[in-house]
Amino acid sequence: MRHILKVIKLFLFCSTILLSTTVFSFSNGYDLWLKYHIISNVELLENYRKNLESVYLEDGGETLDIIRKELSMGLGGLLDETVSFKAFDTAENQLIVSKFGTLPEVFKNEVKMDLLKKEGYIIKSIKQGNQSYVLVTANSDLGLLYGTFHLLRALKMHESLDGLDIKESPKVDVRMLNHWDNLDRTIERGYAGFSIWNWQTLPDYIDQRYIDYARANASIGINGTALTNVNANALIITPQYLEKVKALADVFRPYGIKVYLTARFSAPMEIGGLSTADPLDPEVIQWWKDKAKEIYKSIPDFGGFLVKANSEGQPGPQNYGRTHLDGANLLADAVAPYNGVVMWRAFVYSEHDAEDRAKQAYTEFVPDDGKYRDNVLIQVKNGPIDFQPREPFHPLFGAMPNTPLMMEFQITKEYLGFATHLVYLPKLFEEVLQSDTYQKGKGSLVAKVVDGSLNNKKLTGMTGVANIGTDINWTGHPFGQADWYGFGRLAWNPYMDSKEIADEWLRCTFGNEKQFLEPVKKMMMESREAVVNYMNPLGLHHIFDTSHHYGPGPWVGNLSRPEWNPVYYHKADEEGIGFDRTKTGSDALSQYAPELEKMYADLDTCPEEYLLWFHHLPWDYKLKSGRTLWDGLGIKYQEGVDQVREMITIWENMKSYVDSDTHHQVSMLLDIQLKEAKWWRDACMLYFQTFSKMDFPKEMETPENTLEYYKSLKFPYAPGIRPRWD
Ligand code: GCV
Repeated sequence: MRHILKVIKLFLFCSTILLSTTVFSFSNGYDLWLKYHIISNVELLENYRKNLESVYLEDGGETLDIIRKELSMGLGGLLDETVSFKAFDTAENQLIVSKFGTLPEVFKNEVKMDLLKKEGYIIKSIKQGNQSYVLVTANSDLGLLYGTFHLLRALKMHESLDGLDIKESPKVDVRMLNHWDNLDRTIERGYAGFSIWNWQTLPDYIDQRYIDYARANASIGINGTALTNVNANALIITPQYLEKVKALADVFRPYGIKVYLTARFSAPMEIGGLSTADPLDPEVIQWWKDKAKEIYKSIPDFGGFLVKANSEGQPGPQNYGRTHLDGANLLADAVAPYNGVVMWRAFVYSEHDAEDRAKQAYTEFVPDDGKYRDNVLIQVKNGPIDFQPREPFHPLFGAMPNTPLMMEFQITKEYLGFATHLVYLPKLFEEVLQSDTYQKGKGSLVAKVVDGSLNNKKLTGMTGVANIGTDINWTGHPFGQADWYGFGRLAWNPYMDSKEIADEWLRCTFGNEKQFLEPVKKMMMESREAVVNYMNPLGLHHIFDTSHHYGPGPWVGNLSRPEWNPVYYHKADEEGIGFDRTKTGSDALSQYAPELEKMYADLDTCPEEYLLWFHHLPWDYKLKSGRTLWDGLGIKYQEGVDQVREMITIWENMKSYVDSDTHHQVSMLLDIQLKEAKWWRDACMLYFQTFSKMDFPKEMETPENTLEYYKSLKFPYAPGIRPRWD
């Protein structure tokens, strides 16, 4: 009887396991990549259980309590048993989680802690006598937390415990999210609901979301967050709000996350009662010093200020005839006594400057290279215009060797279909990071500028404009989570392969089924090129409908400032299309290294993906394929549409691997993506046809509506619209 019961139990267990390999539960998505189901491979499960009989975790403060919780949840879930925390025990196969200083003596010779940064960690499997151990060690509690998350990830990904020998340190110091969240909880360019910061109920009410947010970020190595919009409201640094900020900082601290705030340059006037915000005025200087002192008194590890100045209507030092340098150094001096940093944005273009917008940041920042204080990071968007589906890297990355430059990516999809389109952004981020600036000859990658290795920088940073909101799954589109995840992984190590990141995210989110992983990975990897094709092929850019940036608006040309108009960017006329940025045009190319200038200027060597970014070409210009530019454009638009169709087919075949709700959700979103891809193709090609006067290429499907119809579409309530500043 006993034997029969045992067999039944085994049978039930195996069928549960079998079921869980085919039905992945994303559920409502709230748990992100941190859900811990029982290991589906029976043999592996037994192996893990045998090797991780108990856990020795060093005692300590809040971060160690968090590690205990994570292990109970993670290990407990994966092994489907209660985790036994014990003292170091030579009679059991143990997981040892302990800082190097407090490591049981027998392990001290097993690891070399040199070259390990404060946040780094080591994971190693060790045999001693008859026992095997898995060791997670670090120099700090935070390092242990990062190591714990890494180990749990490895288990989720079914990695073997034999021969584990991992040594990790972040390559970038400041790895942060920028929230463009307003105090009324709207989010500029936010497409996943409202801001998760509930300013009304803070500081007394701590929403569980704050803790889960910190946990998710720590699991991917993010260590900073700027809570508020760069189009800043000075109220955030008044006592009323600082009390609320302090409450958040207290929640985030044990997860290793520092809080940063956006500083409105005119704050000394708006909330300080001064008559000026001139950065050289002694009263203004003192005001910022006092403000910093006040902030650090309640938030001793406050990260520092993030500033958008003299850009799109924001006040700044130029209002007083001063420079960005004056402004950045003013704030840097105020936070320096507390080890704070200033992130001064280089996203600037002036309404009084007729120069090509792509050139203006270089003109304003390069002359002051090397003059910024040591605690200033110049925060540069990945491209010279504005988070387009494809841009060449920002020329500043190759031009300021004496100043630390911080990368700013946009995780929220302002110009990439909002939260409705599946576009895997780490592929875009990787393309930028792997671009060669040639600053010190071949191999001077943007990644090396960002991690400081090219010019031996002491302070480095990478930030991503968050795609997080109050939606139950945080990011709106379930696959938007992969962009948050991937950003964190690249901020930790800017050399990571985006395909490897997709693999990690998929395994941690959906499971390890090969038949699911391979096609879905392919879909993710191709999604970036798809969006370029159906929105902005061959180097076209910023032809979005204005203000909300939802859908195509290449015809818009009536706005007061030239660079607000899409016609400024594509310059289509009867002769041809494209922005001439060579010597015969705006000469923006001269801001790049001579090797690049030469390559992009020469039509024989300019990659076609940047053709219309750098050149204005006739409609009948011959592409490498032998087809005319006009035909090539239509073919690319069509290719984008077809790529979305392929994504739909791939996803359709994944029904048996994903829970039905999630499958349906993604299917609906892909259908919208297809509809909008066709809209882009048809609207743009019909509009450009008014100049080219040529027939559509035979490969292109006939537009579904007239140009007049597309022009008539209006979206006054599209999400994420920024408040007007003019
Ligand atoms: C926060 C673009 C966006 C704005 C954004 C700005 C910036 O212009 O459309 O919403 O403002 O970039 O990065 O400062």
